[in-house]
Amino acid sequence: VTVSAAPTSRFGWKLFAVLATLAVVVALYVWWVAGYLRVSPPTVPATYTTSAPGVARVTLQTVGSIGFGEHPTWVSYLAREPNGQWVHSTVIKVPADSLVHVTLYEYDGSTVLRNHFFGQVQGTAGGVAYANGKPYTVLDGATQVAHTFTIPDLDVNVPLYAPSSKNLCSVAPCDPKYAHTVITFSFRTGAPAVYRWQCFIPCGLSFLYGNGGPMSTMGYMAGFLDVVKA
Ligand SMILES: [Cu+2]
Repeated sequence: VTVSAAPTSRFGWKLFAVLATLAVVVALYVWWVAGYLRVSPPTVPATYTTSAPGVARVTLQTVGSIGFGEHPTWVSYLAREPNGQWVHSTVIKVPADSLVHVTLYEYDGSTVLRNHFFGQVQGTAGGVAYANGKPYTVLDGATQVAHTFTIPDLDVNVPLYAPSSKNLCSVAPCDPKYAHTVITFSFRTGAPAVYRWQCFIPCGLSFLYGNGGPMSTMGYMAGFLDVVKA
């Protein structure tokens, strides 16, 4: 009996060590996943006044490389607070049942569009977007599109007209002295809901098929449109 007691106790310690290690690994994993889920870009509200109900304004910019933070080389969207401050975020809050006027400062060069469906302006007021005040309904996906602003569930798609110059900005927020296109368009929101929006150019350079990195990360080329009761 005494002979078998020692191995049994040793086995008990081993089991304890294995279970303790497993518990630590699981705890670390849960902490890591929770940390991933907690990190989300701040919500940027549209400019909206109750004196002009049913109308809101959103101001965005796109840049070839954000120039700061965890991934300074990644392409990114930014959103502007009503007070004029640029925020590295793609989470936008807009009122329900409203016409949203978007002004977008596009500072990146063109990238080839793989699916030319996204070269057409869709779902905007009048079916058009404006580049420096000039209306357009379709762009050449091979040479003219920098990014797209697409809200699939609202059937909104706007290919963003790339500037032709090579004097491109690489640190956001960009100064208007750098090459850019001012793009404007409007779209309607319906009932309150959270919509996913994103760019459909595979613009994540150096990632597999261009769809990794900034393309699959909230705050860069993907975001949420939070439609709330006005
Ligand atoms: Cu893009």
